[in-house]
Amino acid sequence: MLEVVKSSRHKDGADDDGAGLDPRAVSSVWQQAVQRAEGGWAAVSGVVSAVGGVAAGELLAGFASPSLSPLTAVGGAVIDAVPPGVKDWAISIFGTADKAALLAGMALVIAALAALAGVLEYRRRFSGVAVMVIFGLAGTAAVLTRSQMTPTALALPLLAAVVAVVLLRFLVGMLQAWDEAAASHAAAGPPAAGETTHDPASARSRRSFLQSLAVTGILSGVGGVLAGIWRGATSAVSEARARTTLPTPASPAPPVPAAAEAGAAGTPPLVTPNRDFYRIDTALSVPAVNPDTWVLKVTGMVAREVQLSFADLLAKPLTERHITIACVSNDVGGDLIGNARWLGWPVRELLAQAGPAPGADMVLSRSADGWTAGTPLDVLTDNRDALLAVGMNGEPLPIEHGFPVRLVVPGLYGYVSATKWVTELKVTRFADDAGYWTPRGWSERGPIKASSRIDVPRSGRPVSAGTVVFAGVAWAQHTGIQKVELRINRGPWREAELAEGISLDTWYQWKLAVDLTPGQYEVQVRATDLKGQPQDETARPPAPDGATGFHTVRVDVKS
Ligand SMILES: Nc1nc2c(c(=O)[nH]1)N[C@H]1C(S)=C(S)[C@@H](COP(=O)(O)O)O[C@H]1N2
Ligand SMILES: [Mo]
Repeated sequence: MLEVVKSSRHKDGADDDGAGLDPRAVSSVWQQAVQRAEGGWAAVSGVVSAVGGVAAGELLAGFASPSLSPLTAVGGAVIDAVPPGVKDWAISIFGTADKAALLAGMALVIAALAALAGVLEYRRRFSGVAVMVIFGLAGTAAVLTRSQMTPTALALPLLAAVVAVVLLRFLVGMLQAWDEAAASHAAAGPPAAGETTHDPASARSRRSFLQSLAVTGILSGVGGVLAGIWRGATSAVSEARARTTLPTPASPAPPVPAAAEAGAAGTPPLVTPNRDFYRIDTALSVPAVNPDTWVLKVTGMVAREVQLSFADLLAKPLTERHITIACVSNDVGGDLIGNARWLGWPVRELLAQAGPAPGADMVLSRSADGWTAGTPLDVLTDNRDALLAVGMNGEPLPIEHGFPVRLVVPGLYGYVSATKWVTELKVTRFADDAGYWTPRGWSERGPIKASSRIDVPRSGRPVSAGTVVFAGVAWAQHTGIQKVELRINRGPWREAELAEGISLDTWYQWKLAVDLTPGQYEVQVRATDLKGQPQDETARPPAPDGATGFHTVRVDVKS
């Protein structure tokens, strides 16, 4: 299409048959005026495209994880790259607004380059596209220098560039169509003095371009504003989290006994680090809950409604415990389970203040994003350590894991108990209310099923003949594990060495050394809880109330 435009522009009235005084001169002045105006529109198109691209990247980052923002990565790389003298100068000028100044500076540079890209693209197809692509690559290079580098983080700046390129091609294409129409009109002769131009084709394409520009501009602007709001909210919450100091527990977690480590190489750590802890929720973007305005309300069938602020909660005598939580979607042998040291206030204390009414049998906990879980009232009021948790492994809860406050209930799957970003506890009845997953085909009640997992050797990995160490974990939260057994090729069950539990509410490590000659083996594990109940051997999928069956690995023993 550009070729057509160019040839009509460069025809320059050559086939003009001479209406007016000096048709060639007037025609070329007229065309220059049009081209100058369109150069301006090309620059605007470039800026709008870049805003659209950056907004798309930031919004996607917002949805995926707060740490993925391409702008943050570029800003971080810029901060690292500038010499200390410049940094000191910036801080002396802008003070604590230095981050805002940096972002404003980045916005100006991006806008200038984007305007240039628009003009270039208008003059020569793909030259502006090249500028946008180089920009995307620079963003990816910036991410490479960051510690949060992940494939998604690397892809986001490129994705932003792709969006910008598509918008730029679209807008410049429309602009050139206008240009083409105007040029062919101008070739037909300039308007006489006092005469208004009347060129339906040119007016039409002008209108289409301006409409496209307006729509794209509004969408990009709205995207940019949303991304900005989200960014402001999450960075405010990250800062609030960084400022939070957790009180020392009134009831500290008993120290992890040395004998809780089975001591086999290659098994996951007994206490799961926060960054490796599985994350499951329905939140498209992580809720940004400001602890300064957070309140928890206890409502429903209670003698008195209670409200609790974050400061109130931190002032309570807190309990710290190791608790292993698990997802109902965890397949047999899966990794949607983790063990952390949680700090919080026992939920039963809060419920006691509210005074549940007779007849109530459920607590519907609600998250800031509307998600709900229905937990049996008796589980929250018995003597187990069901916590309104504020700390995870010695830190404030990570934002993804429910900052500022979540529930952690020993013995129940997360979907009926572990509400993150919790804002309300409604005391109610199973007959009257249901948690988020219950109408979606999952059971009303979700006690964790006893299960066990083989972590080493990994299924399908060759091992050498001789002594082979099998090891893994077993759990039956709030009941505890009595024994773990292994069987090879469906032979007799052999009892494994069971490490000491941290508590009944955590998983237990186990190991067993077996002498194996070369060959293929099928190895299965079985746990028995402290009530003497062996785990369910029937193979069942996670829905509707948790998978069962024996974790089975195939081991290839080489000579
Ligand atoms: N607000 C909210 N809380 C939630 C969920 C959710 O979707 N939204 N999912 C639950 C489920 S199904 C599980 S298994 C646990 C997982 O907690 P984690 O992500 O900290 O491991 O959170 C629970 N709490
Ligand atoms: Mo879950």
